[in-house]
Amino acid sequence: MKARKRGTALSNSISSNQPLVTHMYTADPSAHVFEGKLYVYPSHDLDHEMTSNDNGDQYDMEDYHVLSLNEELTQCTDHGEALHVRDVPWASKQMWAPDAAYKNRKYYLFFPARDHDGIFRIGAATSDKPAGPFRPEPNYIEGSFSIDPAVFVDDDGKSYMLFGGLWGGQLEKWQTGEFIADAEGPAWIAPALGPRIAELADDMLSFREAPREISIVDENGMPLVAGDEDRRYFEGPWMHKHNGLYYLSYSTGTTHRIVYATSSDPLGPFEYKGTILTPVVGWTTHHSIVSYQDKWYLFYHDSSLSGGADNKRCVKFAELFYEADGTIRTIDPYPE
Ligand code: FUB
Repeated sequence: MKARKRGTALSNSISSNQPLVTHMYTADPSAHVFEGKLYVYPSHDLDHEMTSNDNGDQYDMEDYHVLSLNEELTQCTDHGEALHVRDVPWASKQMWAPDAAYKNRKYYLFFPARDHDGIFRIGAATSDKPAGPFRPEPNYIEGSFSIDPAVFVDDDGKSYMLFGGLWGGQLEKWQTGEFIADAEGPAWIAPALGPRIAELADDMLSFREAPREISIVDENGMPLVAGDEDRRYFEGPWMHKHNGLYYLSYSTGTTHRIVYATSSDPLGPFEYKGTILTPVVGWTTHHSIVSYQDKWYLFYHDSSLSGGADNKRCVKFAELFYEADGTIRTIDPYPE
């Protein structure tokens, strides 16, 4: 499998629940509509033979490619390499799940990577075009840590970055506000760790405030506990708004679901609601939700293209439906 360098774009025929591209492995899709077109910002998995471990060493990605879909969502284009780790001064390896945003007449690519001390941080890169190439900032965002940035731009113009992931994503190690290399997660009956959220400054390159933790509670207002692996936060946060309500969706990691919680405030607390996507082939599950031409779509990945290798994934999409009460209908990634 050979990914394209920058140059001629490569196009592929697509349909729902099928890989967007098959000439390279892709994962962690963040979908956005820019300039009226649906763009996808995925991780680019390498075709390496790696043994899986809980630290995520098998996810040793080096660069990003931007994908775009045609109006009918029947064709996907790979625009080639948009950013490479060798061009990011502060980063050493593992270019994990990215996201993108538009503001100040610029496109921003946000991405996690390990710094030269092996600590995950989150950086930004800019471009005047949605498909890049992106020019990285010399340093990571001050005060950022862990993985999986997702930037939500609210109707009032405020932009928030959500982030954080357990295990290889190192979120447990930041419980005191400092990086403690051997810190463990909370006891099973203690409140689970939540994703972090910080408002971005107008320049989109710095936090306006120190990141705070989002609380996810059950139907009685009690925080979900760390042992509640079917519902507690693990990684891959995404925020969107539907009918004035904020939806926080995420991966439960060890139980392999995409689930969601809702709130009237982007800072929470969020009340757990249910499952959006049942487990996929492969260990990780990661998604985004986007509205395009009056329909809603879930972008997700699985490992079907590689026959199940955790670190060789492929991005897919499916239409997403709301029930009349605002709940989301559960999606089966492998419909009959
Ligand atoms: O792709 C590397 C990591 O796997 C992501 O950061 C996680 O969300 C999981 O999908």
